[in-house]
Amino acid sequence: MDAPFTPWPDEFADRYRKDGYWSGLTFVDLLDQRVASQPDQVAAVDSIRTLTYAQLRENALLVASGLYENGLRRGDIAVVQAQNTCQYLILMFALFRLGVVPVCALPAHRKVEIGYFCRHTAAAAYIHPGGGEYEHIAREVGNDAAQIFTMTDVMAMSGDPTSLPEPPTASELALMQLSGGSTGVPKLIPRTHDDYLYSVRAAAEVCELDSETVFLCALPTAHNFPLSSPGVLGALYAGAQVVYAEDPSPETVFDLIDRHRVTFTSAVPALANMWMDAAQARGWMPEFLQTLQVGGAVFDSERAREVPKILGAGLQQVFGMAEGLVCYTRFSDTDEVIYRTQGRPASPADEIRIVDETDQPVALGEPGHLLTRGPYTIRGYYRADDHNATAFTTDGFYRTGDIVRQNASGNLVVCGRAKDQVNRGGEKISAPEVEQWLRSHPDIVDAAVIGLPDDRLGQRSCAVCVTTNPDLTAKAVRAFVRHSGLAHYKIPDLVRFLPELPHTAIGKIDKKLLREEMRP
Ligand code: J2J
Repeated sequence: MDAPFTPWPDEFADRYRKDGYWSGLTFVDLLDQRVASQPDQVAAVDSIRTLTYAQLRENALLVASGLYENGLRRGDIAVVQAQNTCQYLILMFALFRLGVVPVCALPAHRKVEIGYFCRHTAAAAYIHPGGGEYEHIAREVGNDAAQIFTMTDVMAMSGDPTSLPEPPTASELALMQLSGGSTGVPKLIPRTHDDYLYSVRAAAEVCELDSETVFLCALPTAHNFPLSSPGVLGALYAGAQVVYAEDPSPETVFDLIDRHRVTFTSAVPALANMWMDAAQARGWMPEFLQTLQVGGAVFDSERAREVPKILGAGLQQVFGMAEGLVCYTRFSDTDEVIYRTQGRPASPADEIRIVDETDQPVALGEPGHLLTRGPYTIRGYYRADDHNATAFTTDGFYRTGDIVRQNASGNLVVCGRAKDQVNRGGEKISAPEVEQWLRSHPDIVDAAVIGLPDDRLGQRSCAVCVTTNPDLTAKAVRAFVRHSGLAHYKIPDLVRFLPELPHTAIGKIDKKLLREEMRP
């Protein structure tokens, strides 16, 4: 059996502890501390609930004891499909308390992804939001998870918190994030309390959050960016208030920003553009918003410059990954850095290397492959020994698959991507994963998925198919992917047909050439 997770070598772990990056505290301790110092301050609000820190803890303990009575135990894994609500926050802290490790699935995941997560982790539970589509997924994944609960089931659970066993220690897993990936199946990213809490603390410090901060969570809360960079957990670390937006539309978000005097929020470029267009069209300008973070995909530098003018807020660019490393521009940086770079690592202990095809360092300022290692970057994916052998260097650097250059100020500029992935407005699509499904169509002999430039999304996905059936239509191909049970954002935006795919000298599909040929 593959090792479930690759620990940091002792010499690194010892150093991260000695230098104070790993505090030995867990998210359970974090909440206990906040409750001790500010029990009645609001921790989170959504459209129906307001939770103080004390209520968050109290509810989490009740749910934890209920889940415990239902048989969930420390070290178990629960696949959790979240929506942006206070209930989700309660559930996360209940799971932290039990030491049950949530897999942070996205609301967009469908039966293929959920079934896979459940099987691959031998999940003790699948917890979903309830409602038609999720009930359907729950029926389809059936026996893949030992137990299935809706969020309503879980919130109605309670037991005796005084009989809960010991909470986990900081070196145990806190949660699993998901990789956008560039392989056939999504990879699971195991994060310990030590490393994740450090990434959250470092983020809260870089972003200068304090108890006056009001953080709006408009992106799907399970994603690493709005959860930890500094996101929801960073806000709680700072004793601040979280406001959940159940959808990211300008109508919902603008109203929440005004009503709750939001000071800080995060968006992917496509969303930031949408908000800016809508704000201009309505002549709306937020009164208290200080910072808009934009990350997850390349943000056009001209648009970047317009953020303060249109939203009256400062811009912070964020370049990060669920595997660990997160870079930020700093508030005191020059305009040149803020608008034209993706910032620098959050931690002085983050190590980066920019290398060529043979892993040799490139000259300063030249583009190369980004490798990274540090106190909150994983050393291996969950149960993926084979993949880990190539995704990490022998000395433990993670191969990000990003092409970057580092300018004289030390900031990184993302120039491209070496990994076989489409970044559709921040949603990552693994090309091989979709290709594998396309090839399972009886009429499709070969397929390649590529990203094409798109004004709104940055990239949209295009499937180039070789078929034996001259009557096969783009619509039918898209419908096939939809019905296969993959998350809908993976359905190709465009489908093209070619008699054959171009290949490189070593026999790989020549995607560079395809991208040029398919360019609109
Ligand atoms: C270009 N590409 C970017 C940026 C990420 C904070 C912020 C983002 C993520 C995230 C995250 C980019 N410009 N500013 O987890 O904590 C692309 C890169 C990267 C990949 C990671 C966080 N910011 N990217 O986006 O795991 O290709 O994390 O390797 O979803 O997104 O994707 P993901």
